[in-house]
Formats: sequence, structure tokens, C-alpha cells
Amino acid sequence: MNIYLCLQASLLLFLSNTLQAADIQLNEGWVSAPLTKSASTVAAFGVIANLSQQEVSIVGASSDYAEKVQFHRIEHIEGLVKMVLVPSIQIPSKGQVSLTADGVHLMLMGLQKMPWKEDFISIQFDLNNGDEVTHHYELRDRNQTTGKERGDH
Ligand SMILES: [Cu+2]
Repeated sequence: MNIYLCLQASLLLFLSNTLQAADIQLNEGWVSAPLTKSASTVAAFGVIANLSQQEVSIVGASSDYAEKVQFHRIEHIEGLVKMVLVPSIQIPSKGQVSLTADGVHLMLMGLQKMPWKEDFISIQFDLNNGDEVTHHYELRDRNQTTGKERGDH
């Protein structure tokens, strides 16, 4: 078997094994700039699309650079802005969920040596069907974010 055929065969195998995970895609994800260099928490935003025929829930997340990654939702209650912990993020079939500064977003807590000089970090997600998917979030530490996108809570 020549190398091309061999690559093709292993690619097919790869695709069939990870069909579900490949159906959950990130469209432009980024980690907001920290307020200070010593910030221990930052928020991450983006749009996660579900290309599959079934609703999928993200039930957990992790990163090499944070002690934990949580899902938060901003709620406006009697004029106060509150952060509410969300157990999972549901994405409808053929739909998408936006992670935004005034809605549901990711929170990287207990940052550990965030590589701010790099362009991207990966965040792993656990899906309710048992699959895992890894997405790459751009690190925006170069005054690219506006004030309202900063996550300082
Ligand atoms: Cu938050």
C-alpha cells in the first residue's frame, strides 16, 4: 500500500470513530484578555454549532491551564447582575449556542500559567453521549477585546 492510500484508510477510520465529536464545532472562540496579569479567572466566548441530527449537551469542560472550567449565565435580577452556575449547555440539533458576555459563557477558574504569548489554547468538552471534543480558543491579550467582553467576575 502506498503512503497516500494508507493515509486515506486511516483518515476514514478516524472519521468514522469520531463522527459525533466532529459534529460539534466551534465558530470563532476566544478567551478574553485578563484585567490584570495576575488575574486568576477569565471568561471565554464563541459560537458552538451542533451539526448532528440529535440534541447534544455539553456536560463538562476542562483546560490544561485552569483548575476548572465552569459554565456561567448572567442574570439581571432586580437591577443587579448575577452570575449563575449552569450545569450543562444544550445545543439543539442543527442549531448553535452563542457564548456571550451577557449570556452563557465559559469561565476558566484558577488559572495556571496561561500562555498569553501563544495564539490559542485548547478546551476539552465532555458531551452527554460520552464523547469528548476539543476546541481551540484564541487568546486575546493584545487589547483586541472591548470593555464589555472582558470577564472580570
Ligand atoms: Cu462568569
